[in-house]
Amino acid sequence: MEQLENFIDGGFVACDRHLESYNPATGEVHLQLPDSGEEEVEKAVQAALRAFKTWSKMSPKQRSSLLLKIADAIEERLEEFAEAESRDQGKPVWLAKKVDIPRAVHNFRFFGTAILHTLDTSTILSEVQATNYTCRSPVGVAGLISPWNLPIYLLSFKVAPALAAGCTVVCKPSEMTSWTAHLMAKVMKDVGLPPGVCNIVYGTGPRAGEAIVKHPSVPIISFTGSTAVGQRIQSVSAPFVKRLSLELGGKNAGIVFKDADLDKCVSTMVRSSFINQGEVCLTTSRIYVQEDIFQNFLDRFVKMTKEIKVGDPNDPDNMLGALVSKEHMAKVKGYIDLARSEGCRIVCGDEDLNLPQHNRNGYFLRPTVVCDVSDESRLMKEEVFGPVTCVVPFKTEEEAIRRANDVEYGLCACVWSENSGTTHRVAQAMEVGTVWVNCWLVRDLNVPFGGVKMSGVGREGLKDSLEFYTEVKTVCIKH
Ligand code: TXE
Repeated sequence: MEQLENFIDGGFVACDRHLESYNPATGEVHLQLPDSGEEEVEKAVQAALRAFKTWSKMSPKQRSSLLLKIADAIEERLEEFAEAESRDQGKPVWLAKKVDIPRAVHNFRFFGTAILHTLDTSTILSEVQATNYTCRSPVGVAGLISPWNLPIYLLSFKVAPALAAGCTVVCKPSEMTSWTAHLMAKVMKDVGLPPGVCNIVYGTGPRAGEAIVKHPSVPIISFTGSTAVGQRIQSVSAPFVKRLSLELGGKNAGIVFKDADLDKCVSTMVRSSFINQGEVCLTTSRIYVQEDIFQNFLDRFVKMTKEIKVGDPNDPDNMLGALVSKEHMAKVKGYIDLARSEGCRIVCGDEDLNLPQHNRNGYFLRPTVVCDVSDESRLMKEEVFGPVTCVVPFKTEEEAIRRANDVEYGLCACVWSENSGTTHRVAQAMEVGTVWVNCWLVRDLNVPFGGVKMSGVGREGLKDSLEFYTEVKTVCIKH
């Protein structure tokens, strides 16, 4: 059994309280991690404060070379990271190899390179015979709290820009998926990242997470997770007036017009609905299809969904692995039961899984397609965060926009039409942070990413992240 230790001040530090973590594909305990509290967080924050004195004064070139070394080292250990991520989170190994780990490498390489070219200075000549110039400096010790669905992908999307900007960090990964954070710590130690620049404290949200959020010497928090916890972080951090970036839940719509290219649309919408077991904040879980092509779309969507293989994450033929936990699988099953009790049509997903013996205690669910569901149903309002998608018809563009916007979330949407007028009008009308047109999850770290409404506050991406982790100062010199 793997035993994780907190990574504080460049060393691995034991903790006298422990949590257990499960392999979701077998239901077996495979990892012990610290159940850290205020004492461990205090040590991590003090280490980060000490390190900040030198790290924040380093040249971008010096910080860049270390970030690029981290990227290279993770890339060299891609197999080890991918297998750990799969065993910890339940996702297929092939997916971790193809997406999660390469994106973690990219996060460090992108921000490690970008800071060499992002010379953010500006001078404004004022009409009152004065010269104003602005300069940026790192905010300080950043608290980075990350979720269980894309563990190292999303943790590195916080760590890389924070370190690039000159902050030092105290990280808390999800207690359900802490393994790859530990591997990242080992890489950081191997490449010679100075002690205290990056600290990782493992544990639960209410104990370790909240200790970070409440710490007076942590002026900035970047969080990805549920809306409920995002709200908790806002209230707990309020007395300290902290800078917050909150990337929260989503209930994302896909809108398919009758002139959509269905060959591209159907396969993309299947991937968008079910990849990573539907445990992605950007998952499309509501698909509105113009009534003229509704049955044609549904037949093709269901046929492709039924062909999806579900099972052992080590089997490359399986598109879906296990859901992250028994509790989460029960939560998702609850929505399928709700669909049944509301008289919705469960078009596919009910079939039994013939799992290998060693996966019989794992948390597996078939991808489920639901039709004839009311717009007012919880299925159409709440984030299921599992392989369950609703497909419903609409008549007009105005109706589709109104219904797609009629949720409390606003993370992303995708629009399918070959008519550019339609796609631009609908994109402008969607109340979300990102709209994909005739595609999904095409991501460029140069552009801002984040949600509106109950999907969060703030944006992540090149300019947005570097501005988030730095303060700007104006200096005015009278002539
Ligand atoms: O999120 P949580 P989880 C949504 C999705 C999912 C739900 C729960 O609906 O079902 O969130 O997932 C830490 N103070 N998304 O459990 O509970 C916690 O330890 C400080 C969408 O991952 O929000 C973990 O490290 N920290 C999301 C992190 O917060 C606290 C991706 C996330 O935990 C805390 C993941 C507290 N009081 C889940 N309580 C997306 N938008 O990508 C918990 N934590």
